[in-house]
Parts: sequence; structure tokens; C-alpha cells
Amino acid sequence: MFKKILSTVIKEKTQSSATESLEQRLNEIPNVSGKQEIQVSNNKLLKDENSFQAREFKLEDNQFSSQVENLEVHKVDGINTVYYLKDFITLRDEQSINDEIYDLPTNSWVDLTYSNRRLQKWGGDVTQKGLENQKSLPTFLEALSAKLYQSKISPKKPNHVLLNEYQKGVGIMPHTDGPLYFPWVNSISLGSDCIFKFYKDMQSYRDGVEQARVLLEKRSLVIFTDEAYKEYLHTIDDLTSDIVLLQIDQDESSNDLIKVVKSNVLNFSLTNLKKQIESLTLEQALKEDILFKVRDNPDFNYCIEIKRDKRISLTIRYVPECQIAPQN
Ligand SMILES: O=C(O)CCC(=O)C(=O)O
Repeated sequence: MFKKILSTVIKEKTQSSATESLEQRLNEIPNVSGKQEIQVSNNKLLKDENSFQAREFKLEDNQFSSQVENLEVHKVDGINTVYYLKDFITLRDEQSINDEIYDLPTNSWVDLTYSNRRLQKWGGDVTQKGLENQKSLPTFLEALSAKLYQSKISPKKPNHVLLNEYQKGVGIMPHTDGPLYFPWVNSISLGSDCIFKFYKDMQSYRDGVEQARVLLEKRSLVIFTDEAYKEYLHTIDDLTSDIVLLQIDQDESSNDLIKVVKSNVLNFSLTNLKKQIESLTLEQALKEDILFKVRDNPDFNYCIEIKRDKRISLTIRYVPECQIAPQN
């Protein structure tokens, strides 16, 4: 019989506490070890390697399997220190990572009582002293960590992963990731696109004054570091679809392919969505209900509605060995 691992229910408190590092509260969650104790008839405890930890996993090769020459080509214009890499993983990788996630022990999930979101943490407990109770990552997460590091995208080899599973319509409150991580977040999206927003502080959020809006497409990697990590809150709205606004200065009867002049998502020029829209004429896109007209907006005249689905994100970070005490 497997040793009972407590299932923990985390209760997030009020809105203001959502800006605290969720990670600090996550340390209440027991780690799921690669080894579990199996009780046999003579009462002796044996150790057995879990299949999810031991099994082989290989990511498919793509343009990010080798060194990325210049991360700056993936920089999101209009906000400092945010990078967006579409198709960081292949379609097949997306499916196999998804399969691996649902093969993990079901007791690794932590349900949030206030939200239709649940999460898992891998790697250990994030503390002032660094990563405690450190555990090796399941092989598929180790493969992603290695890909990020070997491609020289991530300056540190990630040792910690948070999996968030969002049901359709569910997002995450504005928060920062706190000082215990190396300030470089790698976040991969599976299953659904969504819009990710940055705000200066809670007051700006309440006032609806956002700093940036970035489209996260499935299979993409978004990175935020330095200023965007330290100075902004990040959030995903609770919505069943996201609207991307566009400015297109073309005649509807023109046979030319669409050329988007401007969008309200800052990374539009880096997305697959741009490629898809700009492969159509305006007439086609309107006829097929891909684009819709926007009225009474001085900046944008068309929009696209992107329906959400269940989404999983993998937040892949590095926790330094120990925190360096500030010098006085
Ligand atoms: O789902 C995401 O992309 C964001 C997750 C997040 O903000 C976090 O894990 O702190």
C-alpha cells in the first residue's frame, strides 16, 4: 500500500494577498518524491522508483533545440525585458507533455478552493535558504529545463517547475513571483491561447490601467525578467475568450492580403496569429467570421475573438542555492 500523502488544499486569502508570492504559501504542499515507500507483508519498507521519474522522454528537435543566437529578435516591443518565442515546442511535444502531466500521481495536484485552477510544484520547497527538500524533476520537465538551458535561452538551468491547470474561463490574480527565484521566468503554454497582462501595481489593476498585454499562444514560451519580473504584477483575466484588436488600413474589396498596422497585443508581430491573418484578404476574413469590425474606437477598426480552452502552463524557474544577505 502506498504511503499516504496528504492532499493539501490551499486557500488564497483576499485580493490584496494575491500579490504576495504564491510560492511562499505553496511550501505547505508536500513534495511528491521520485521514490515512494511500499509496505510489504513482512512490514519492511522497500523503496521503488516511480515510473514517471524513471521513464524516458525526448523532445522533438526544432529551431530551439540548438543555441539561440540572438534572443533580442524575440523581444516584445513596448515593454522592457519580455520575450516571446512562438512554437517553442512542437505539436507532438505538446501532446506528449500533456500525456506525461496526466500520468503524474493524481495526488500531486493541489486544488485551489477559490478557483477552478489547480497546480503542482516540482523541484522542492522555495525558501529563504534556497531550494529545500530538493527533488529531481520528472524526466519530461528535466528535458524542458535542459532545452531552455542548452539553447542558451535561460541563463540558469531551471530546477523548479510549477504546473498550472486552468479550466476554460479561468485566469490568475495579479501577483509577482517574489524575491526567492532568480528573476527569470520561462513559461510554456499548452492547450489554449490566452492574453497575459502586466500592471504596475494593484491600484493600476483596479483602475484598468495596464502596462502591457501579450498574447500567449499554445506551444509558445514567454520569458520575463529584470524590470518586468521585479516591477510589474502579471495576471490572466477570468474570460472564456480574448479579444485582439487590430488596425488594418485596407479597402474591404481589395484583393491584397491583410497587413496589420497595429495591435493591442504588444507581441503581435511575433505570433502565429499574425501569420494566419496576413495569409487572408480582408473580404475572406470577414466572410469567414475570423475578423469582426470594431466601431467607435479611434485606434483599432477590427478584432479577432480567440476562444479559450483548458490551458496548462509550465512555469520553469531557477531557485538559487541560497539567498545572499543584503550588505549594509
Ligand atoms: O499561467 C501562466 O502563464 C502564469 C502562471 C503564473 O503566473 C505563475 O505560475 O506564477
